[in-house]
Amino acid sequence: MRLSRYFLPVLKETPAEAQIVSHRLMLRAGLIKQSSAGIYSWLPMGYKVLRKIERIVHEEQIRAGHIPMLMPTIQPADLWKESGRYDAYGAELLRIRDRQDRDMLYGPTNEEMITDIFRAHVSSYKDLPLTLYHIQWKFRDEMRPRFGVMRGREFLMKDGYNFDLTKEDALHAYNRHLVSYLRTYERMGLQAIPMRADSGPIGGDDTHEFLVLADTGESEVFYDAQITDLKFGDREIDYDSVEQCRAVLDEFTSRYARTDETHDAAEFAKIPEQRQRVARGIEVGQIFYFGTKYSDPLDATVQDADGNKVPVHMGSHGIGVSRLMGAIIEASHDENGIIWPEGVTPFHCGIVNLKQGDAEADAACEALYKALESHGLEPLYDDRNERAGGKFATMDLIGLPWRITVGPRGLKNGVVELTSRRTGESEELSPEAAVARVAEVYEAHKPVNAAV
Ligand code: P5A
Repeated sequence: MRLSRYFLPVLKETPAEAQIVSHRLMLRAGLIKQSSAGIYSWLPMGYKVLRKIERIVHEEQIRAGHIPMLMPTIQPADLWKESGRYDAYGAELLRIRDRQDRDMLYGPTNEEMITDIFRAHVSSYKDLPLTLYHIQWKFRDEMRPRFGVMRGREFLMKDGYNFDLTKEDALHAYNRHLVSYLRTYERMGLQAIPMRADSGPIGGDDTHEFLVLADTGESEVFYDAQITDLKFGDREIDYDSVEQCRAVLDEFTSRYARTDETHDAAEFAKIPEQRQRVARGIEVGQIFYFGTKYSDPLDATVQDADGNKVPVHMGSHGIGVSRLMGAIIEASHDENGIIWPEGVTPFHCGIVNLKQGDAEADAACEALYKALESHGLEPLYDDRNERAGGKFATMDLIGLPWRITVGPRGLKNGVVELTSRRTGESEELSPEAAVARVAEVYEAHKPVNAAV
């Protein structure tokens, strides 16, 4: 993309309404525009990042054996009356009446709807286990929408639902989700710690939230510092293996880590004092096992091997796709702007032309652009007639992890400059070597799943 032809409405001023750094940077870098309280338009570059996040979520869900689909945003109230949540959910539920006077609602989550689909089509234990998911907009009429996309009213969620014959099978699905989430967040450059939490209006006894540590997080968290040393990395997991998934769950949940809702001061005190941590975190996901809470009232049953009709055991599992963008920025920025992790960056590499209009510099930039594209990479070329300082400031603000700077002086010696946004370190290289270096970095971030 050439910046002169793109739509990147960066702001010079710091917007006064934004209280936290990610919200400020998302507005300044032209990623989002507020439409009304807690509702945002995703401007082109913000939309690109959103799709990158979505892609990673899809890839890891499919890798874990979960099946993508899409349910509507608007749901009939009748299903929610059946489950008993129509009244129980309270003022966060946006109720709508259509022209036929039917009660509808803008879905805040989809347990009822997926259970309705299941009961219409599945009747035998032979069709289990089954996990279906979608990535769809949700609406929750939050009392205090704030911090930009972090606590929105309209927000994008990945929500998945498992159906299993027994509690043991459903707990395996729970563990499998935990493993797939660890990998998902790490691919986005995040450490998200699973913590014991409260299940709120979704219900059930077993639940973990995934928290990214950040001073601006809305949840107070208590944990054993040892937990921050754990990395999932690129280990191979057989998602069908009960033992392997269970072992990962044990590894990542055996140390104390809880949100304030489930905090137990006496248990916490047993951790050696120098390892006790009280901090704040951003909740980027939550997994639930709730057994037959929805299958009982909605009568979602299967025939087991003995021909008995039994309610299915279920859980649901959510990732805050749009919130993740805020969380990533909270975790990765400096005083000059965003620092995108390679896995989600909107463009792979910036190209800054120090002397636009200089025949040699222009030609070198064009050649770099083509060379990067030929490696399957997407460059953002700042081809505007701007001063170098302005171009650097824009690049730093929008946070592409790599920048190649091209100027007549370097070209005389056959070199361009490759700069890492994260470390600020620069290196002079031939254009070919610079492209090869960038391509090599992104090898580890290639799409992994053709099914997405
Ligand atoms: C699990 C999937 C559920 O709704 N039902 C389907 C379950 N869980 S949850 O914890 O309530 O939400 C899942 C994740 O969605 C994000 N989230 C939000 N993001 C932005 N703005 C909001 N108002 C908002 N509310 C929830 C969180 O990341 C949460 O973990």
